[in-house]
Amino acid sequence: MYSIIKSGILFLPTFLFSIVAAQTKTFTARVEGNCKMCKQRIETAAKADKNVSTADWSISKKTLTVSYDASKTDKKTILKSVADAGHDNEMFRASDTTYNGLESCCQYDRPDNSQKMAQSCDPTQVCELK
Ligand SMILES: [Cu+2]
Repeated sequence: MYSIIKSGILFLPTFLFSIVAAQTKTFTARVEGNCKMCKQRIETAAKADKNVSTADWSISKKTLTVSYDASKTDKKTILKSVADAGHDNEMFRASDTTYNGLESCCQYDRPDNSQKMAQSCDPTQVCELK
């Protein structure tokens, strides 16, 4: 009996710590864009999810690094919002309508896989890249 209580006492702090600390995850994903306006748009789209703590898009590397609460959201959901805002990324392709609505300086060169996707996708939808 004593040992059960003792192990419970030892286990509890570890358990609580894992709830608080182990949920924050970070990913880096390829996201297309050109300029500072793109940076703002991409980061705003990622941060629209309140479970995202930080989002930073690199103009030179075209990568978005996001820290998020993995118990409440995931990479797929976040990258979907980024595509909804007009930016192709490694998981989703923005709709042509949204892409064409971007400022002309923001209309980045679409990667080859996006062109392939264009043939099989409904252009009004955000498409998931396979
Ligand atoms: Cu831009």
